[in-house]
Amino acid sequence: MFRPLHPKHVYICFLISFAFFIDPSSQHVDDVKKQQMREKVREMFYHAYDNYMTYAFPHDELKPITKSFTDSLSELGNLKLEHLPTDYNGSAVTLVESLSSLAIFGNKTEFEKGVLWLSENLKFDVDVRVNLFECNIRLLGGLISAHLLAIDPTNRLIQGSYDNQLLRLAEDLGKRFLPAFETPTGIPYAWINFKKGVMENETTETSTSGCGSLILEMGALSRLTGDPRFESAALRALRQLWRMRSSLDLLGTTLDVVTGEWLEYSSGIGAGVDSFYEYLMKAYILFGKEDYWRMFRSAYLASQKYFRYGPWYHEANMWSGKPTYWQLTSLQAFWPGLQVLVGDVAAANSSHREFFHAWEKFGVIPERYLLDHQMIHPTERYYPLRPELAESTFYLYQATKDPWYLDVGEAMVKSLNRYTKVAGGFASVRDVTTMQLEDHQHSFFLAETCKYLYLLFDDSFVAKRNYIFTTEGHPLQVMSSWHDKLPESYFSGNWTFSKSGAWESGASAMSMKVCPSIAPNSRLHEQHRESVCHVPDQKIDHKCWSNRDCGVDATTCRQRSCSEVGFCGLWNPL
Ligand code: DMJ
Repeated sequence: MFRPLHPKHVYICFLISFAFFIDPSSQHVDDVKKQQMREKVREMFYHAYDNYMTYAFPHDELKPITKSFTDSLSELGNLKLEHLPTDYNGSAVTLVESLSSLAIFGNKTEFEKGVLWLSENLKFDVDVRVNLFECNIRLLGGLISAHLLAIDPTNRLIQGSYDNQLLRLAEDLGKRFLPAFETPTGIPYAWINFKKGVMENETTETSTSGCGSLILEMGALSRLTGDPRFESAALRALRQLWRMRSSLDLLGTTLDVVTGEWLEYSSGIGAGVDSFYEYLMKAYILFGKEDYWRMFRSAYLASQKYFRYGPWYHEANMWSGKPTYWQLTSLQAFWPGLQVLVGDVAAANSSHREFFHAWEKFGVIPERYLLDHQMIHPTERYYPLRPELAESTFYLYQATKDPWYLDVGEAMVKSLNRYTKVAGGFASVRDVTTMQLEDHQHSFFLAETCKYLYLLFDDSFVAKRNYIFTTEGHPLQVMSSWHDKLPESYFSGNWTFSKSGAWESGASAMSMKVCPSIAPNSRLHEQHRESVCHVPDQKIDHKCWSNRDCGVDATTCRQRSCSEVGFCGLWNPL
């Protein structure tokens, strides 16, 4: 007699039959590809690094076409070579930014050499005006991350003695940041002079990301030095910024640090705002304060509600929530990576596909593409070797182990070598329609682009360790001693989701707070993943009396509403 199978048995049968479909040779092919690609990326990094060390060091960044340098971290970057002050040799920012990558590549000799040089030569007592945000993510983040890597005994990066020199440099730098925070709002000036503090008649305009993404580096500095001033200053600014949000939980893009007024009301997830979201989430992971999670959750839900349109994100007015600009920008491509950390893998996957589609169409990703006009922004046709798409690809591969992401990485490596490699390093693309180059190799190419591509193909450095990456790609180890209180949802997994094979349930620590959604997967079968934005309907059968009984949809993150006949659903048009 035929007896229907219990659903559990069907599931087991499915797994068994699925096992038969897995071709063991395909795993081998992936492993071989990973090894080859890892070596290609390593070559890319050293081509960029060696040329920097030969032609630009100790200045800030390499000009790979003319094999010269630019001190781009300070406003001096805008000056012509002959107008540069003769007593300033830059901040060696590309070297500082390369240290964590050198550690990941296992190059102990070069790491140690770099640490020694910096401890003897890097000085911040110089009369230059610098951008606070850039110095924070590149210099402070680079120094702190390298310090943590240097003192981690498992790395054995330093053979000689290490006496916290990098931390002392970081502390000196951090102290030079503090005068910027002396404003009526506590929100820091965007620019500061290393030697003189805030300059007279300094601009009072800053961006949301500029003043709202300092907490990881400054918080870490306080934890390491025991001096609470850095973390307090960054946190005070962040809280004030959050207080300035609209009733829709949206923030603008630029504001005045003295009056606390918004200057630009339109905002989205890209330029001027991006790392603000990233740092709320990552600060929660690093410091374990529920407060960060609460802010992030509200901000994230609002972003899904007001910016998201299918896989794309447009900008919206912070007061009305009405769409303003319909643009796909290169900087937005970090967002799917952040969504992986949140556990919203389905949404991450669909947006990532759009960004990669843009990459495939143009060979690299243009800075700004006008979605409503279906054309590249006339003045923003460039691609300055940005890392964001590689970053998201790395996170998505970690979360899904879908080999399709390896193909994406391979395509990116090919394009970078084909279009941007020159004898003196890697050059930015001035115009993606002609692939005309520009004489600039940004330090984030070494800190992020090469690092994320390498980690995509070889994650052994992050495997079995808890790291979070700063917005500039510098790893900071997550330590329970830094958690004031472990969040309820903490589990001792890897925050980078390094997995060695089988799927694990619960894509991220955030997942314990939320309910499942489905993540489509191109090569593998569909898997249940978790979505941070999902708020379940009041009743399990989705019946309702009013909108209040309905939650937030797991896949689209849109608020559900109650239909005329009493069922929760996505009844409201987008
Ligand atoms: C990097 O300096 C950082 O990732 C920053 O947050 C914004 N983007 C650049 C690289 O594109």
